[in-house]
Amino acid sequence: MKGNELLVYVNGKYYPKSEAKISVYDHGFLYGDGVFEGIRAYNGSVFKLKEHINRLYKSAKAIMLNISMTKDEMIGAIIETLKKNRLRDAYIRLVVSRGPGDLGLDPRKCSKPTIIIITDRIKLHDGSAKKEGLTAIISWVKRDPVDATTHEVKSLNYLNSILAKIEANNADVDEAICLNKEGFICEGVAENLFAVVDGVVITPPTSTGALRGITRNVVIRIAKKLGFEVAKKEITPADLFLADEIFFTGTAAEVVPVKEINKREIGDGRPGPITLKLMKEYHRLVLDPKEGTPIT
Ligand code: PXG
Repeated sequence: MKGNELLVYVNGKYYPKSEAKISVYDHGFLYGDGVFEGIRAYNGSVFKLKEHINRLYKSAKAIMLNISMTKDEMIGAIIETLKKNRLRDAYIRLVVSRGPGDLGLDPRKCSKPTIIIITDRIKLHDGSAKKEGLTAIISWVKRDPVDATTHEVKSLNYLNSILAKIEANNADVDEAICLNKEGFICEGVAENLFAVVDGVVITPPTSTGALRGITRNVVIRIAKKLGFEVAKKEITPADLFLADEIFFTGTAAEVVPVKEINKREIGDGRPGPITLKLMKEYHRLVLDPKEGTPIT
């Protein structure tokens, strides 16, 4: 055991990061058969923990994976993991896979799900992107349609997002935007997308195949509270290029402006006033203990 290593929860036990392992027969590894959540803690409070747990259990239900722990036990295990690692600001990765089975697809061969809780320090990306806005491209990788591997379910199938991310890397931009099969804007690789057009805050409906983002919901709530009209409606690539403002939302990304898409300047190429208001309010809200679960 390495003294200063972070501890990882694996099936009820804690292991130093370098010793936290699962079986190579785990169907999460062999087939991407599992679900996950990315959660954040701010200043001793886990932001929207109950919402993340509810989504995890819904994702599991969607793939008929029975999590062998109650939601309260899961919350308890997350808090305990954070406490053991003395983390008050953290990124939490919760993974539940079908568990070890044999070399066939049949999930009935997997007797027990694997439950993993990783809590780590957050690596904040370079502040200038957030201040000045990200660059993005619209990817050739179409979002998986709303069938088995839809991103409406937060499953371990992320190759779709990863291929889009590779394309963004190769194009030397920060992010990729995925269209759905019909050609409407869906979301980023791990973020929901919003456009501001004539003062209206617009985001694609989840029927495009986008995840029901928890940050997306929070931002919709904030926008309404600030008096903005909010619409969930389809956005075309042309709408995107002509929008006054564009921003992404996500647990890891938070609220982040987009200044350029496919080398086209969005608005005046600077974070717009509505984006800035929403960012400010979001940062206030994540620090509000009433919005989270205390690490005690
Ligand atoms: N869409 C997809 C496809 C996602 O995976 C979001 C939107 C934003 O959802 P939330 O609920 O976080 O507002 C996600 C977020 C990461 C990371 O570490 C985040 C996600 C997935 C993988 C990695 O940045 N999910």
